[in-house]
Amino acid sequence: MILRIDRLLTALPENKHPDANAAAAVQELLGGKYGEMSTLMNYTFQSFNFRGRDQLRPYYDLIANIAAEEYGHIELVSYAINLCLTGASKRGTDPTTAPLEEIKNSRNSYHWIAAGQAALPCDSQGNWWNGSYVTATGNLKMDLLFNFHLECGARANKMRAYESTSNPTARAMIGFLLVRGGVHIVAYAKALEKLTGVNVGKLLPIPDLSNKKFPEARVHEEKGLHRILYQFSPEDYKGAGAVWSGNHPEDGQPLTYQHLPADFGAKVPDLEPEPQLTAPLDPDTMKDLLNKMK
Ligand code: MN3
Repeated sequence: MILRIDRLLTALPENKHPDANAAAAVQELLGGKYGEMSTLMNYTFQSFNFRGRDQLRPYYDLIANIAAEEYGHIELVSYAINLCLTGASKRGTDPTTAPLEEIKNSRNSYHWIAAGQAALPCDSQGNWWNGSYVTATGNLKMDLLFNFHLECGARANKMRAYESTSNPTARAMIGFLLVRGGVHIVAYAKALEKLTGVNVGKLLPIPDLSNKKFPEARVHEEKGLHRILYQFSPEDYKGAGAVWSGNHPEDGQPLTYQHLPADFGAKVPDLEPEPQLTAPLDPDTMKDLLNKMK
């Protein structure tokens, strides 16, 4: 089971310049083939379906523990999308002013037709996420190899989404996830190495571009976040530390497995209402309700 903490993994700047097309590009990192929904569901199913768990405990613990972190990644990407969409159409309660006229030129119309200017489980083209993105073959070597490839594909997409926008909210989210996704790449490389003896870390980085080129990733690497695997449970999944050990393949520094500090991350942003979409309610209905709740 999962325990939930009402905090965001990292602080995101709240945009002064709403950017519906940046939100559309960032959707790839949420509901695309290589997006965070795919990593979450891959590792979740692989952990549920793991045979021989007690004999291969460190590998099970690694996959199950990373699955838990991925929940926080879908949350972080969703908030980046939501902050880019906040204020992206004209606020007001008079439909005759066509408050959505400008946002209709944005690339993903589901953001304001199917949602209240908010994230959806789809990719950058509006294709819905689907279960065929999940690979859980039951063979540990094949699944770990797939996970390594999935994280490298996710890294490529993050870099391209970063290059598509100078939006500070999108870039802050991508910088943090380049570092944390980088931890997962190294974790699966280490798992394959310990299973087979092949030096998978020698392949890195994939793609051939260092995280150090991205200022929003560099700030987190300077704090050592690329060398820490967090234990997402008070007591369980201890065995992951047997895989996440040794040195980082890129900078040679030691890897550590530790609990997520209680004050990790940031307060979850409060998303402002968008009255032209009656999200969350018509303003008068909301005012009446708040008075009644006092
Ligand atoms: Mn991730």
